[in-house]
Order: sequence, then C-alpha cells, then structure tokens
Amino acid sequence: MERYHSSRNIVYQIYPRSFKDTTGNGVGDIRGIISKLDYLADLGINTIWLSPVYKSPNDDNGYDIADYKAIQPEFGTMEDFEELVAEAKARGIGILMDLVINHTSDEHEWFQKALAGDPKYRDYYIIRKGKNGKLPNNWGNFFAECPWTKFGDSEDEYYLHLFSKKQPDLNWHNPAVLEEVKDILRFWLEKGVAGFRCDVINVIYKNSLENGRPKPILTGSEHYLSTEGCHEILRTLRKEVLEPYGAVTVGETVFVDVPKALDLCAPERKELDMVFSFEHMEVDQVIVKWFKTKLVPRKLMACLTKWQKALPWNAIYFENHDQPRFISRFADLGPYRREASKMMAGLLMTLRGTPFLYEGQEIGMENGDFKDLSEVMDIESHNVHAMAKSLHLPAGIRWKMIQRTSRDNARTPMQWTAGPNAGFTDGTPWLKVNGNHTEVNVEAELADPQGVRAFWKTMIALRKSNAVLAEGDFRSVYEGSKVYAFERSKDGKSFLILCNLSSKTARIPAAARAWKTLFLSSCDAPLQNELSPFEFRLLEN
Ligand code: ISL
Repeated sequence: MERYHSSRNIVYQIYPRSFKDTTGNGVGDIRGIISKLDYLADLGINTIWLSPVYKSPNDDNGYDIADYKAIQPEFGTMEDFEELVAEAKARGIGILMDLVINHTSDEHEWFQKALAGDPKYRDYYIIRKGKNGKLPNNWGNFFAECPWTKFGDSEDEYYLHLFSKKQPDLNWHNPAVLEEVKDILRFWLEKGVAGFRCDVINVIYKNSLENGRPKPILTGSEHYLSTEGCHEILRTLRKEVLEPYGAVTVGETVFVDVPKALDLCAPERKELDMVFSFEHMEVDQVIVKWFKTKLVPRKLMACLTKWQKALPWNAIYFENHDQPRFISRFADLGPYRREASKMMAGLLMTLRGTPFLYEGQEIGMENGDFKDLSEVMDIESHNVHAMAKSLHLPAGIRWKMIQRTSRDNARTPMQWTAGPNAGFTDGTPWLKVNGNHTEVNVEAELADPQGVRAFWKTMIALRKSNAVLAEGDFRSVYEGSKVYAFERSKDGKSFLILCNLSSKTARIPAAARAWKTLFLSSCDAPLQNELSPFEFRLLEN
C-alpha cells in the first residue's frame, strides 16, 4: 500500500496506440510495451499509467469502451496484459489503468441491450424525451457536437453524451451502475494493477437535466461539475473497493479550481489521492483552448505557485495525450529544444507532488508536423474544425487552431530510432510519424550522456532518492519575466530551484544569493551570475 502512495513515485504515461508496434499493423500493442520495460526501468520510473487498452471501436481511441473486461484485440490478449503486469512488477513498476466511467461506447453490451428495449439497461443511460419538438435541454458538449442524439428508432427520445455520440453517458443515479463499476475495479485489482487514472471523474453525476446558464462553452456544466453525488460515489469506491487493495487513484478533473480540487483529494475526505488540474495548461489560452496567445512565463509561474501552495499533495504534469507538447508552447523555443526539454525535466522533478511524464517527453519530442487536416485523426480536432467552418472562420485560422492545439500533436508515434517510421512499426503507422525523428529519437539519446534523456534520468533518480525534493515544503522565491525560483525545504535542508523559461540569458535574482553551492545545472558551463537560455539549476544552502 505504502509503495503506490509513496512520495517517491514517478509515473510514465503510455498511449498504447503510439508506443511500440510488434505486429506490423501500424498500431502499438502490449507486447511492444513489454519489450520496452527495461528501457522504462532504466529511466527510473516506477509506475506506468496506461491509456485505455479495453475493447473499443476506437471512436475516441479507446476512451469509448465496449467491454471493460476485455483487451482491445489490436493491442493483444488478456495473457499479454497479465504478462505485462508481471513483467512490470518484476522491475518494481506498478500499472495504473485508465478508468472511463462517465460513459461507455454505444457498442457496449449495456447500450445495445438498452436499444433492444431491455428496461434494466435503458436505466444505465440518460434517455429523455425532447421538449416540444426540441432537444431535452440546452447543454453543450466537450467535442463540439450536440450532446443529445436520437435514441435508436425513437421519434422523440434522445440519449445524453457529453463527448462523442458514440460515448453515451452512464446514469449514475442508478445504483446498478455503481455495482457494475465496483465489479470492474475488482476484476483489474485482482489482476494486480496498482490503481486507476479516473477519466473526467468530476462530471459523472448529473444533479439535474435542467437548462444551463448560457456560456461560451459547456452550457449546463453547473449541473454536473463536482456534485455531491459524485463525491459520495468516490468515497464509496475508495472505502469498499480501492482501499482494501491499497490502490491509488488520480482523477482527471476538468474545470477544477483550488477549492474543488481540495474537495476531491484532501486526504481527510478519502476520495481521490490526487487530481489533474488544468489551470496551468490554460495560461496561454483565450477563453477556449483552440485560441492561444504567447505563453507568458510569469503567468505559468503564478499558476504553479498557487497550486503548489494550496494543495498538500497533487499530481503534477506538463504533457499528456490531450495536450500539445509543452516545449512546443514556448513561442521563442528556437534552437533550444534540448535545453527547454531538460529545464522542463528539472521543473517537473522538483515541484511538490507526484510527477507524471508522458511518453516521448523524456527525449524532447515536439508537436506533430502535420501539413493539413487529412493527416489528423482525432475526433475532437475534426469536430472543432467543422464547427469553426460552420461559423465561417477563415481556412487559415481554422488550420492554425488545429495545428497548434490538436490532441494528435502528442499522439504521434514514439520515436525509437532514426530509421523508417522511427522504429515504431514495420507497417504503416496509424498516425504520421514526426519527420524530426531522424534527429529526435531514443537511440540517439541513449548514445548521448549529455542528452535530454540522460538529464531526465538524472533528475528522476535525484527526485526519488532525495527527501527534500520528494517531500519538502514549497516556497516561491522569485517570479520574473524569465526566471522562476522556488525553494524546497525539509528538516533544515533546502534547495533553491532556478528555471529560465526563456531563450534569453537571464540574471540570477538577488533573492537567490542565500543558496551558495551549485548542486546541478542542465548547462555544461553554468555562468556565475546568469542563467543560460532555458537553463535549469539547483543550488544548496
Ligand atoms: O482535451 C481536453 C483538454 O484540453 C478536453 O476537452 C478533454 O476532452 C477532457 O479533458 C477529457 O479528457 C478525457 O476524456 C475524454 C477523452 O477523449 C480524453 O482523451 C480523456 O483524457 C473522453 O473520455
């Protein structure tokens, strides 16, 4: 139990579709993950979060589950999965499953039975009559669709889906749904998984289906964000199912502010262990994520500090399968891909909380190099593009939106080698491999002791072995236009962390002078009074 809740945990997220293909079908698979476990163990991580590997028609790449107890055939078999758990365990690595319980696939047996008229399963979903020829309510949808779709052949009945129409929302007012989910959790816990990353967990329980206050996005969300019903479900699952197994949970919690996050993961509430908050992902957005401005480092620092101070412990991350690559967000990245990647490694490993890194981050992968919409596969990107078109946004702007923000930016195949398809597959990859793989790849990194991956490895080892970095208190020391300085301290020992979040050389702030000894720098030849572009530096007192 202790191990998985440990402050020394370092989590590595795998998007199985894009990690490593061993069959030549162009899609990553479980055997591919097994083949790379030594690589991951060597990096020093001790937990893997697997994006969904369950049977799915892939409308949303596995976030639309058709069978919670079966492995997606293109990823392999249940035996492969069991081998993965065992092989990972042998290397001291635990597996977190992705738990998607706001919705199922419309191809799930439950929804199919509901469509066939079985009243038991009809009540697993949210099905309502339209109102005077109109939709049941005015709610919005996460994927820029209408959230209501006609239920089967019905003339005037609709089912609710906050995501795609192939992802009908479950009815969490029905106790049978809770029982099904308990059973699913136990099924995977019995297989030895360490816990769950809980997809959009704070929206599962809808208080009512009343009209919402009209808003630019997600009208209606006040009726389902962090409801008391949701809190109660989380407490029940933890007490009755998760706790006996010592399982860990991290909730993906959309639109959480600090109080809402605390309500979900403050230890005394016994709900989730940690949450993924989004505010730091939104510092460069204008109203919605599709419109971005320049990333202003000071805004990012202020946001990080705010969350560091407010929560006793939390998940920390800069990348995942839904977000553009973080280094690609620096408008002035220029030739500093390696430097910025190292600096982000330093930052992630020295903030307080459980660090989550995403596949490819450890070698400094950048956004996909897509040339037009035909190269983009993600349903959200296509829906948003279509919506922008219907709003008569010019083609150039529409493409910019997708190019900069599409979730496929982070989903391009993992770059293992400089060879064909970056060594990801012998077949045709399901999503275009980034052309920069000839330069950015694991093979090259493994041969480079000064490389990005080597720095990640150093930082991971330090984070795991050092009590001050793992458990120490956090205090912001300086937030400038380029430099972020913060202190981590414990039992009279203290580190000062200096990050240059810009491509310009930056003066070391006066406030940093109390820390005299250079412990480590991401830069070969650190300067006396200045930080080099995107330098990360650790000082001791
Ligand atoms: O991409 C987003 C954040 O910028 C969101 O709109 C995202 O859809 C939301 O965070 C929910 O994400 C999760 O649930 C979705 C799935 O498509 C995402 O991949 C998953 O992370 C529906 O299951």
